Parts: sequence; C-alpha cells; structure tokens
Amino acid sequence: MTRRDATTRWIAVAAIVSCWTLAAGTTQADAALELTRVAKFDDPVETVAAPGPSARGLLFVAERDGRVRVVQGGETRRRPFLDISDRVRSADLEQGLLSIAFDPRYEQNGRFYVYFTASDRSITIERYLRDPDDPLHAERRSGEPVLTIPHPASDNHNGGTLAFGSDGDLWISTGDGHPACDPPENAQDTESLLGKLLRIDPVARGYAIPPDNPFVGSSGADEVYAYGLRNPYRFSIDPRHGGTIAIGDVGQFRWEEIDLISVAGARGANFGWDAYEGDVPLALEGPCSTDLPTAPTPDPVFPVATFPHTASDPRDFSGCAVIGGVVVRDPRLPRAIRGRYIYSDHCRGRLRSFEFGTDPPTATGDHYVGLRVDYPTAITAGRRDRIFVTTRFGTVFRIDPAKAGGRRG
Ligand SMILES: [Ca+2]
Ligand SMILES: [Ca+2]
Ligand SMILES: [Ca+2]
Repeated sequence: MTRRDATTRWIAVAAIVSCWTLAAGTTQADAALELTRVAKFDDPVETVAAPGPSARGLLFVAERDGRVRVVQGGETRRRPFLDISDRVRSADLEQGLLSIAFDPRYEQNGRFYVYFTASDRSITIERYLRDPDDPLHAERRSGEPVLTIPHPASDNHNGGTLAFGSDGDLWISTGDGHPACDPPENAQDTESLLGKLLRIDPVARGYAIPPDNPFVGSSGADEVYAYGLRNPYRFSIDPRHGGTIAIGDVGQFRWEEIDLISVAGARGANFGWDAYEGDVPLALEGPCSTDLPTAPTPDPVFPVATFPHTASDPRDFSGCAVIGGVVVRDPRLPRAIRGRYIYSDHCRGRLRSFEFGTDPPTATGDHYVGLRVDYPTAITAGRRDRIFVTTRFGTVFRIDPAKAGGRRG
C-alpha cells in the first residue's frame, strides 16, 4: 500500500473515522454479519490456512517484522512457526514480511513460500520446509532463495501478495519501486519485474517458467503475466469460472482501484499505470505530467471499481489505500453476500462488497456490508472458505453469521 503517500493523510483521516461511522446508516448493508475476534498479534499483515490433514485446525499469521505465528484451537502458540526477523527489513510500514503461501502439495512436500523485503530492500521470495516431525514448526535452516527482485530506490511500493492459483503456479504482485510517478517507467517496462503480476512454477530449487506465460519467446521478462500496476498490495484468485483475478492497486493522488479480470484475460494485460491512475490519464493529475510513459499505452485494462481519496459528497466512500479482498464463498454466510467480492480501505476500514461479472468484467451494487475494523491489512479466505480480516494494530477477525454478542462496525 502507499503508506508514504498515505501518511500525510493519516492523522486527519483517523480523526474523522468516527464521523464516517455515523454515516453508516445512510448506506445499504448486508444484514446478519459480524466479526469474531480470532487472536491478537504484533503488526499482522496476513492470515492463511495450509492444505492437508497435518495443518487441519491451524491458522498461520504473518507478522510484519518477520515471524509467522500459528494458531491452534484458538490459542496462539508461543513459539513462532517461522522466525526470519533478522533477515527482514521492516523499518517502513510498507516493508516487512508481507505474505506467505502454502504449496498445494504442502502435505506431501512441506513447502511454503514467504514474501519479504530484505535488508537491501530487495523483494525476496524464499521457500521453507515444515519440520517433518512437527506441523507446528518450520525448519528455519531449510530456507532456499526462489526469486530476488532489486528494489533499491524506495522503501515503499513493494507490492506484497503471494498466492497459488488452481494452475499450481505461484503468483506474485510487485510494486513499481518508487514513491511517486514511477520515474523509470518500471510498471510499463515488461522487462522489469516491478509493477507486475508475476507467475512462476516453483520447483525443488528455484523456479521454472510456465510455458504459456505471455512474454515467453518474445521481448519482456518471462516471469511477467500482467503489467502496468502501481502498488498491488493485495490480490486474490477466485478459482471458479476458470479463475478470476482481483487486484487492489493502491493509487497515488486521487483514485484507489480494483482490477478484476479472468486468468485468461489477464495474460499479457496492461493495467495502465503510470499512464492512468484509475480511469484518469495521469497527465491530467499535475505532479506527474512531466514523468509519463513515452510510448502510447494501447488498450489498458481499466478498473471495475474505483474510489477517491476525497469524496465530493462526504457520504460517499473514500479512502487512502485499497485493501483487495476475496470472493465470499463461505456457505454459512447469508446468501445476500455469497459470491460477492469483499474489500476495504486501509484508513477507513469499512468492509464493502460488489457483485461481479466476468465476461466482461463488471462490478455492480457496490455497498458497505455493515462491518468496520481499524486499519485492515488483508482480507483472506481460509479453510472451508472462512474469511479473515487482519488488522494493523493486532487483531485478526473472522467474518461470521450474526449472532447475539458479536461485534458490528
Ligand atoms: Ca513515470
Ligand atoms: Ca521473454
Ligand atoms: Ca490501473
């Protein structure tokens, strides 16, 4: 997310969050949802489950300073699942251990992957192994480098999500590597791995390139699947209907955006940055007008949803940094929200959802779902499609059907 950009707005935004809560009655809400506290952590950024019987009942929570915590039976284990905090640079709020992903064959091969910013600022993907004798711990010494992406120019815009697709490949979202305006045009440069959605096939050591990646056999880095992203801090891939990718791409001046596209449609897609912020040509925004792509941007894929940093009508949604979420599949939740995409904003913390179409990609009926948290960092799906909301100041929540005594925003 764009903390440096957001920081200037931070205090003011925090001060008016309570006013927005008062406006909640003016927005349509999905009835009958509530947030259940799962546990509290130190600066958590993502909550995930692992496949297979050995990880049944376990939740894994990435703490930004470099520890992966494991929750078993509602209790957070004292000893971390993995501690790589000595290798993680987390000085800036956008840095740190940002994501973890378990191999679909984790039960058999014990492999999982971490995404962090290293001491030299590089975006770093490493593979680790579970302790074969203890599913509550990983073997720190098992770490193997997978992919290192130099990111020397900035502490922010690191992107930050790792996720396996139903294709068995590992997908990675990277930021453009600069605080503003992307001066080197990394996002539009298909030879750069910054400002991209990457797809690789992890193997025992390192990775292979999926042969149908769009730039295999032509100019453009073979790891790149889609480009033109600014700071895609959170994305997810819904496996239904052949796979749908939803990316929350954090904006700069005025617009936060959500990109929604089929896996097939995303192949080689250009999401527009930094020719466009949201739907708006960046040339119209002022401060970047002398720092635009020199080549034309053919057929960019525009977002299906945007929201502004400042709304002209204060009852309308606005925010500072989009937090991309997931498609709601939990069968316990009310029918009204199932199949909708749920997302939020880091500063406002109001959870919203929209109905989406995939052909063509559309977002309709966007509204507040009636739940609010303080400073969400991720909205993820775990086992049995349970949805978890991870928040900056420590609490991880699960979205549940409403019952007496729950917490509503
Ligand atoms: Ca630029
Ligand atoms: Ca190539
Ligand atoms: Ca875009």
